[in-house]
Amino acid sequence: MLKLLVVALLLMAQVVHAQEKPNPDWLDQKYSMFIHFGLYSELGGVWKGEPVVNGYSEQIQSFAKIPKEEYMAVAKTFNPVEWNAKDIVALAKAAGMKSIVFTSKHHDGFCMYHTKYTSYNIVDATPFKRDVMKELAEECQRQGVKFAVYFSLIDWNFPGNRITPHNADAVTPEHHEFNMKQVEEIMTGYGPVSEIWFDMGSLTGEQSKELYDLVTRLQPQCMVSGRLGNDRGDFAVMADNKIPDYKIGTPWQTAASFFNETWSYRSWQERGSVDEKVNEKLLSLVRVVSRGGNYLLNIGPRGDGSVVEFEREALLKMGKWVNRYAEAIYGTKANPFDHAAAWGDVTRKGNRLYLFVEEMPENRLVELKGVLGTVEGAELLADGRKLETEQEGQVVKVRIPANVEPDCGMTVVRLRFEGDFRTVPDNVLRTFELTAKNAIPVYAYSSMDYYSSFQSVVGYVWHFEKEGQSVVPTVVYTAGNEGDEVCVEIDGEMQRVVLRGGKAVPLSVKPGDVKWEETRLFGPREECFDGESVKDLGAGQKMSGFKMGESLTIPVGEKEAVYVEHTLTSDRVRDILVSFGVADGFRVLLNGETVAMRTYVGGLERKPEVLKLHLRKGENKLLVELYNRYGKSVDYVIDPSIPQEMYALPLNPMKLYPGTIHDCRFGLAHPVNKNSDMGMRDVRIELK
Ligand code: H79
Repeated sequence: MLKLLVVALLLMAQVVHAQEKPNPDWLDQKYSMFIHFGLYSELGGVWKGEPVVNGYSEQIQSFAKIPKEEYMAVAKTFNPVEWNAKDIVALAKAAGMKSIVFTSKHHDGFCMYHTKYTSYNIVDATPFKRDVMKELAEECQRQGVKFAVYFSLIDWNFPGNRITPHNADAVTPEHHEFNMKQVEEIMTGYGPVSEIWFDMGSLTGEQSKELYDLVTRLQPQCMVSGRLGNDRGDFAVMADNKIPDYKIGTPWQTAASFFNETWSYRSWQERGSVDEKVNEKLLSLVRVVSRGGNYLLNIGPRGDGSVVEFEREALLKMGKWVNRYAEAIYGTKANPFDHAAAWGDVTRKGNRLYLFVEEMPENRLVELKGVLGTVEGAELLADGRKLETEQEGQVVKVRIPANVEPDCGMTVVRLRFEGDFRTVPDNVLRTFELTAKNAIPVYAYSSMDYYSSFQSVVGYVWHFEKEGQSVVPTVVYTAGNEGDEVCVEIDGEMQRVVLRGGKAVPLSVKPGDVKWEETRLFGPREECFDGESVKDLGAGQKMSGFKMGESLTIPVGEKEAVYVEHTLTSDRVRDILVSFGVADGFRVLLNGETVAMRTYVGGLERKPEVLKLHLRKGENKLLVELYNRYGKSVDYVIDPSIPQEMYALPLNPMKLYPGTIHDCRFGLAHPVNKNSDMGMRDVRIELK
């Protein structure tokens, strides 16, 4: 009995552990404060009396080429007597921000907390001698705001390190060890840390994993930023100030600065109108929240620790607005429709939709298409004033009276439904073959490092029309996905299956139907693995010693790519299956269109990719990109003589909702991380 109890408790502990991330509080916070405060704040974007106009002001050491000793000497006068953690936390609260991310250490290596691993820190190297980060952490606890830290993975002060403007250098083993020790120090000495914002550098897969595991062991709920690299983060971070124009299906964030030119204080910044800035930033907040993300808006206090009045005023104004519309922001889910509306953005909570009207339609009718449910009513969220609604089939219209003025550029409407409601896309599939081509992709953001980041796909969603009470799905897959466990969810019911066995489905292709003609090699050349189109490959060279089906080792440098181009001709339009060996980054383009793009640096098992190539009649160009992070060579292998068959695996029958419109979701059952591409472009689901 006792044994059973112990087993049960252990199992429960595992379940609890499995649920630590994503941290639901993090997902609900929506709006947070970033603080860039460090030695650079003391300089305020000015060196030797001259404004430094290049680069961000927190990187003034790099952009003004300040000699190390001279930069270090700034610490002697860094005395932020106006620093007031209580006031800053209160400001964040008044602004509606639920957490604060503070720069524990930026690229200059100067630590804004009392570290025992270098004396280059605010307590030991300045006249101020106070651990400002500790003060902030404690004040956050006191006022109920989550505390979080920014931590630069590069450090210009670390012995032996150099400064490069791109900030994406590799991290030496000694420096990595130093980072590990400092992260441990932060994760154990500053109370609960809700997120750790690793930034820049270009780590090995192993280094990223070690840091991730360290943080997660010490604070299982602490969310790790995707800038850790190698797809190891718990949430993806867009490039500085970038808002994706697509919805992301995994936790993500946009970090934004008040002015695109700098994050830290810049004394000579032209700030313009507060009200325009408020409108601009509120619009960004709404965009991010409606796409399911977290908006992290930055302030850059002065060297004396005071908050810039412009930023304080803007945050307080934004806070008033956010409080007025809190219901439409906090705890909401992303826009449930597949596309943004022309007039603005949408969020959802339970059976309510919140409409943020940014561009008022001329007829003042705000229209939603693809709604399954009955509207109960609508009102202005600002004052509860009732609004007229019309509903016809799946189309809902809300009339905004002419005398309603936008509030900071937006009109916010609450739309209530009777009971539950669902959304359908404008386009419901009338086919029983669900493929990558007709799916709505679930996007994520895969990132090796800042410069090698791209939109990845981690799931598919389909809406289809079907009569009847149940359906039998069959998963059809290629040999490349053998052994992967996938989940298929239909109308809310889920099934998991390991792709193995099944009935062979031959493709109609015989030897000789497709002729492989020329093979040329381009590169190696320095590249970012970011999905940009491939430009100016030049003439390339013949691949000597290359044979189909045999591996050829090609020497390459760090962060270099090689491209192999095959010219092949097909007797007609047809599909063929080809197997490819992979590299750190692997991309295949057929006639200029990307058919696969994945990285293997985040722990994905390296096995050959089998891709279905949809050839056109006549000549086709197949371009394979192999990207190298830290190795000295890549192995090129391509094999078109694999069995030309796919495998059809029937699942158990599944119940359908009453009605004729249904949905199906598909993805990996155990993705190794949240942002790596799932690599399932050729999988399809057939419904019977
Ligand atoms: O802390 C802030 C930046 O200092 C840091 N991340 C944010 C949160 C950062 N370090 N490097 N980068 C971001 C990469 C940015 C590179 C560029 Fe640029 C931005 C290239 C062009 C615009 C930096 C600024 C180099 C030139 C201007």
